[in-house]
Formats: sequence, structure tokens, C-alpha cells
Amino acid sequence: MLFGRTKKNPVSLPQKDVARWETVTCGYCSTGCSIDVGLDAQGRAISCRGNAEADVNRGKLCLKGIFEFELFETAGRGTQVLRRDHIGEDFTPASWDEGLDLLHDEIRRIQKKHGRDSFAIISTGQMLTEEFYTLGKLTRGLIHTNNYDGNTTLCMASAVSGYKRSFGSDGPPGCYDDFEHTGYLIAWGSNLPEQHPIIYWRMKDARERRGFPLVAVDPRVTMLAQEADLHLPIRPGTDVPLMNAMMHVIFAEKLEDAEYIAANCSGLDELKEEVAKWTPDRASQITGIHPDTIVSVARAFARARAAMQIWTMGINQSTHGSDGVTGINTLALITGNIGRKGGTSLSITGQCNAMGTREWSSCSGLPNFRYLENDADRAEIARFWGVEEDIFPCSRGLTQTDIYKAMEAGEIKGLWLIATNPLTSLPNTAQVRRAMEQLEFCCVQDCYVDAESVQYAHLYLPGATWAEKDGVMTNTERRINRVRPIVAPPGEARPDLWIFNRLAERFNRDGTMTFPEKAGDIFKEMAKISHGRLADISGMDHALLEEHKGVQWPYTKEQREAGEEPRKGGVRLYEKPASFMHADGRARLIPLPWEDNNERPDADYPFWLNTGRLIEHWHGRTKTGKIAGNNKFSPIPFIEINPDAARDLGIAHGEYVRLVSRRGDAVVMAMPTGRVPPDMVFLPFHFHNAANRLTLGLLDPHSRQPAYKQQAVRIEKIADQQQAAKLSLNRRTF
Ligand SMILES: Nc1nc2c(c(=O)[nH]1)N[C@H]1C(S)=C(S)[C@@H](COP(=O)(O)OP(=O)(O)OC[C@H]3O[C@@H](n4cnc5c(=O)[nH]c(N)nc54)[C@H](O)[C@@H]3O)O[C@H]1N2
Ligand SMILES: Nc1nc2c(c(=O)[nH]1)N[C@H]1C(S)=C(S)[C@@H](COP(=O)(O)OP(=O)(O)OC[C@H]3O[C@@H](n4cnc5c(=O)[nH]c(N)nc54)[C@H](O)[C@@H]3O)O[C@H]1N2
Ligand code: SF4
Ligand SMILES: [Mo]
Repeated sequence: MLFGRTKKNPVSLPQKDVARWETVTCGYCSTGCSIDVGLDAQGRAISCRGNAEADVNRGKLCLKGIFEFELFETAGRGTQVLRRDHIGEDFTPASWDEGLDLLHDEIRRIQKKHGRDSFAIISTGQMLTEEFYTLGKLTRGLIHTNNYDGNTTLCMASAVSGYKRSFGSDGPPGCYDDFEHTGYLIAWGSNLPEQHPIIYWRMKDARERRGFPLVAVDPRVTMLAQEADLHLPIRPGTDVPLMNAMMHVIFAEKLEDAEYIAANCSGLDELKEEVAKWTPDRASQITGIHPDTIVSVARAFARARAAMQIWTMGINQSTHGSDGVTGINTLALITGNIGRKGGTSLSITGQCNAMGTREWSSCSGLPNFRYLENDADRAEIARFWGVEEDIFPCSRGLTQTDIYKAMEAGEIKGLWLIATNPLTSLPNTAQVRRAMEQLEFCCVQDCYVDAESVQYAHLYLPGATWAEKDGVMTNTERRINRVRPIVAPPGEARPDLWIFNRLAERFNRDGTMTFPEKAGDIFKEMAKISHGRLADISGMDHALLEEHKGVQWPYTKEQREAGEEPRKGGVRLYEKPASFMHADGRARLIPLPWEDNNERPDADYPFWLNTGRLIEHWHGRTKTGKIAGNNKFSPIPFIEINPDAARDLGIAHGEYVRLVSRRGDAVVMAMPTGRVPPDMVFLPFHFHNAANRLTLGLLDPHSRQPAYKQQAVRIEKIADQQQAAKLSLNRRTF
């Protein structure tokens, strides 16, 4: 079978002297593309190509994957351990032993002085799963702080929370193959062509062959909206009223799947009572979407043979993030669109291994979706790790966003940051700086020494990255893919797993716990404690994952023993009736009252500030800012501004302007475009000292995820354009 458009010219890359190709998984987004990295005779990475046998990408790569081989030798890589006594002083080089002893001693000193939760650990979605598991084991089993969380609170927390509320557990039920079967697709707040280009290609390919309708819900005319059959330019932060009105129509016109609801769901009466209030007219006033459009989308969605919804940060990063996810799940449930081919609610994950951290890091609980709040879960893991059960707290500690508030309040005195750069990525940079200034000790473990957060480090640990390391990652569709060390890390940089294991030795002097050294052995341990659970990986090992270019969980040892094809492993969740993870086995239909609680544009700050991403850059650009093939497309911060708004303000294309919010200001270039409505500007957050100096970051009450996409700014003209150009240059300050 032929995939893709055969008539288009393929991208041709210059011929290079590749001596051998090594297959790994891309380290940027959660699509999980399989990449062949070309190495020359000296073992230097000189090329990348998509692996044609991998089901995910079938030979394709996006702009980031194509240039990823350049990453290994980019500027700013950390090559030695650095330490200093005071912030602002110069660093001095140190040995690994000195660095790790210092980290151990400071953790214990601060815990002794201020209590065990006064030292916080913040991790990431960008390490390998065996690293997450080991860090969790070290933190929960030996260090004992409960203030341990990941940057996934900025990203997938609302999806996790919404899945738990609806289905009783995290875990996306669908997969990319659903595009091959769906009859109707709604994309909520997701710019798939730019942020998950290869998932987009899978979707587009299926749509070109089968022609199913696509609806894009996004306040911007994104690339996805441009090619959708219907674009709903929703007013920011009002997706929940739109969902409620769709449910209103579905129940009013008896389009629900009553049989499915009766067999699988609870809470129908309460849901109906709430959505009865949400007429399309009422929702239209709030969302700005015409009532007739709401009615026709609701009808088409409910009548489709199979209907699918995907979403990303336009939903998650909102004060109604968790509710938005719950609403998407509920729309799916009442129309019987869960666990069916082409009928699903699939959260499009962010970082390459944000799924792996959700499954295995123990950040918000214990491994494999176990809960600290559950006695049996605590007992089981304590037995398995050989620790006393009462060392585990009985509820989760602070989320990442609340940890910074506790730092600012002086309750948290020490911080270990691992592969996340809050000075660029957290909302309201001024507040983050105030929080970091309160610390007695901060350790930053990053593969780049020029990551902005290193400004606040007393200790810097140089991590290896991506295919310098050994382990696995889980992608958006629960597929576990291999990453292998194909080049050596620079200088004295070490894999994060090595760092965790050396630190564990320092906390584990009496040897009560065991920490396997090799990623393959750690995977075996994880496989053992996964048996019988939702994310059962007991049938997998590294060799099997390599052989099949990734396997979706669950894949159990029983399936393997029965000789079942791994590709058929866990294609979809919740296929059988009444198999949900709530105690009664049913999914919950949760009513969603709505409150308008965002900062909105007003006379002083008349524009919505919407923030997000570009295809060529990755987050704080520690990586893509240094790869010419990526950086050249947008080397400086800019805003999308509507041409009418630009004309009213007398702003020309390419002119620098100052954006001002109640938190701070930023100098950016104006790029007039019809992509945004007249009352909105869109600012990519990739540039340091720009978007997040302005953002407010109100938190979702369930997930504690920040609303990065809804706040107000004003635009000021700048007389001295030369000075402004310098200000916007976005120099790295360290
Ligand atoms: N090139 C590249 N790819 C990436 C990343 C990257 O940095 N660069 N990061 C990865 C990560 S970690 C993530 S989380 C994903 C994010 O992937 P996406 O969520 O697709 O990307 P964003 O640009 O953050 O936001 C998506 C859209 O949400 C819309 N939006 C804003 N407010 C609302 C609203 O109120 N309602 C609705 N319905 N939509 C709204 C925005 O206009 C924007 O177009 O991308 C991943 N992929
Ligand atoms: N305004 C605004 N802000 C946002 C968002 C938005 O849409 N708007 N999106 C939010 C979202 S969804 C996300 S996911 C966050 C991302 O926020 P961050 O996690 O802060 O983003 P990164 O820049 O990817 O930071 C990862 C850091 O880890 C380092 N690193 C990479 N790989 C490795 C490794 O293998 N080992 C080690 N030790 N270090 C490594 C990188 O150099 C980098 O400094 O940003 C959030 N911030
Ligand atoms: S789509 Fe994502 S995983 Fe695939 S090459 Fe691009 S960045 Fe990498
Ligand atoms: Mo993310």
C-alpha cells in the first residue's frame, strides 16, 4: 500500500559520506518519529532521514527531525560540573564526586533545617522513561520530599486530570490509526501542522483518501484552520460553553447513544440538568460562534459513523483546562465514541516523553498510574522497592506551579531542576525571579550550560541528551519507542540516568534499595510492576521494541506467550464495555458549569495576548536556536497582529513595538497577518525575555496548569527603532 502523496517532489538532501545508519526516536515532540542518524567513518553524526519501516512516520520527518543530527555539537553544551557559593559569582569547575556530594549534602542540610518537604525537585517530559522511573524511586524511596513534580504541569496536567475524572485513569484511549477510520474530526486548540507535523501528515493522508470533515476550533486562523472544512474562531477560554451547547443539541434532538450510555456511564441526569441551561443562543453570546453553526456541528458529530476529537494546548492551558478535557470526553461518551475504530478522544501530547513521565515518574503518585492516596498502591510499591510503607506520603505534594509560589513565600529553600528551564517557560518571569532569589541552594541539571535558569544555580550538572542516552520514550498513541546511545556526550557530560544512580548511592549507604545500572534491566523491573495494570508492558523488552520500531501499551506477557503480534498490542483502550478505571467500572459524565474568570482586554490593555509555538523552534530554543536550519526562519521575537489593528495603530510591517501587560513588557517585531483577529496578538513563547514577561498564568483549579493563552496587553509604538532592534535581539544573558 502506498502512503502519502506520490506526485509531490520529495525533499532531497545533499549526499553525505555516511558510513552507517543508526535508528533512534526523535527527541523533540511526542509524535515519536523513528530517525535513522547517519554517522561518518569517525562516528560523527552527519545526517538524518526518516525510518521507512516505522509505522509512526513511514519515512517522513519534519524540519526539526531533519536537522537533529546537528544537535550533538551545538554551542552552549555543558561539558563540566560547575559550582559557586553565591549567585552572581563566577563558577568554578568541580569533579563529579564534588558535585554529587554537594547536592546530597545540601538536600539533607536543608531538609534537616526546614523540614523534609522544603527541598523541591522539578523534572521534565524530556528524559527517557528509565530515567524518570529511577528519579522517582530515588525521590520517593530515599530523598522523601513530597514536593516533586514535572514541567508536564505546564503541558499535559489538564489532560491527565480530565482523563482521570472521566475514565478513572490517565491514558489516551486512541491512536493515529483512528484517522483511517473516523467519519468526523474536531481539533480543539491544536495547531497540528506546525506542532506535530507527522501526526498531521497521517491525518491529512487519511483525509485525502477518505474525505472526512475536519473542524478546527481555534481563535487563530492556524494552518490547520486554513484547511479545515469549518473553522470555529472561538473567543479565548470559552470552549466549555461550546461543548455544553453541543451536548444540549445532542440531547434535545435525541442524537445520543442511549445504549452505550446505559451500559458504560454514570451521571447522566446531572449532566442533562446542566446542559439544559446551555442553549446554542446562550453559548453563542459567550463564544462568538453562531448558534446555527453550533447546531450543525453538534448534529454532524453525533450522526457520524465514528467521530474523533483531538486537542492540545488551546484546551489544556486554560483556567478551564481540566473541564475542557472532561467536556471532550463527555461528548465522546454520550455518542459512544470511545474505544471504537475512529471514535475516540485523543490528547495530542507535547514533549517527546511527556507520556513516559505521566506513566513512570512518580511525580503525582507512584509508578504506573498508582496513587499515593491508595493504601494498596503504597503497600505494593513499598514491598517491591524494599522500603517501609510509611515513608510514602498519603497524598501528592505541591504541583510545579505551586512549588514556585511556595518558594516565593520562603517555604521551599532548595531546588533541583532537571531538564526544564522555568526562566523561559513559566508564566510571569518577574515572579519566577523573585521565587528563585529566595533559595538557599539550587542545582540545575541541563544539557546546555547557557539555559537561562543556570543564572540561579549554585551547582550545574552537565547532562547528556537524546541519542547520547539509552532507554525508551512513550509517544502520543502509547507507543514505546527506543532511544540508543549512538554518540558520546561532550566532555564530562553524563546521561541523566548515570547522575541519578550516582546520587542514589549517596543516599542509599545501607544498600536497602537496589538501583540497576543498565536501562534494559530497569525496563525489566518496570515491566514486572506493570503486570495486570492499565499500562501493562510485561510482554515488552528493549529488543522487542527495537525489532518492531515501537509497541503500543498494553502488551502483556500473556499476549507475548500466546504469540500475539506486538503491533496489535494495545491499539485502543476501553474497547470492551464497562472497562473504565473508576471503582464501578463506569465512565463519569461530569456536568461543567462555567465561570468567566480570565483577564480580558479592556480600555488600558485592549488586546488578547495569545502565546504558543512555531514549527521551526523548540520551547526555549536551547536546541533549535543554535541550529541554523531551524533558527533562520525566526531568529527574533515577533507578534502576529491583524493588519487592521496595525493600520489603526500606525504600525508598519517589520516595525518594532513594545507590548505591555500588568506584569511586564517586551520588545517584539510586528508581523501583520490575517491569522489573528483584530483584538488579538499571537506571540511565540520561544524567545527568552518575551512572552512570559507578559503572561499572567492563572491556574486551572483541578490541574494547576497555567492559562498561557488568555491575558491582556497593550501595544506601544517605539520612536527609536535602532535601539528597539537591540532590545529585541534576545541575547542569552549567561
Ligand atoms: N515545533 C514545535 N513543536 C512542538 C513544540 C515546540 O515547542 N515546537 N512543543 C511541543 C509541546 S511540549 C506541546 S505542549 C505541543 C503544543 O502544541 P499546540 O497546542 O498545537 O501548540 P500551541 O501553539 O501551544 O497552541 C495551539 C493553539 O491553541 C490556540 N488557542 C489559544 N487559545 C485558545 C482557546 O481558548 N481555545 C482554543 N480552542 N484554542 C486556543 C492557539 O491559537 C494555538 O493555535 O507542541 C509540541 N510540539
Ligand atoms: N507563554 C507560554 N509559555 C509556555 C507554553 C506556552 O504555550 N506559552 N507552553 C508550556 C509547555 S506546554 C511546556 S511543555 C513548557 C516547556 O518548558 P521547558 O521544559 O522549560 O522547556 P525547554 O526549553 O524544552 O526546557 C528543557 C530544558 O531541558 C534541557 N534538556 C533537553 N534534553 C535534556 C536531557 O536529556 N537532559 C537534561 N539534563 N537536560 C535536557 C534543555 O536544554 C532545556 O533547557 O513550556 C511552557 N511554557
Ligand atoms: S514530528 Fe515531532 S517527532 Fe517527528 S520529526 Fe518532527 S519533531 Fe520529531
Ligand atoms: Mo508542552
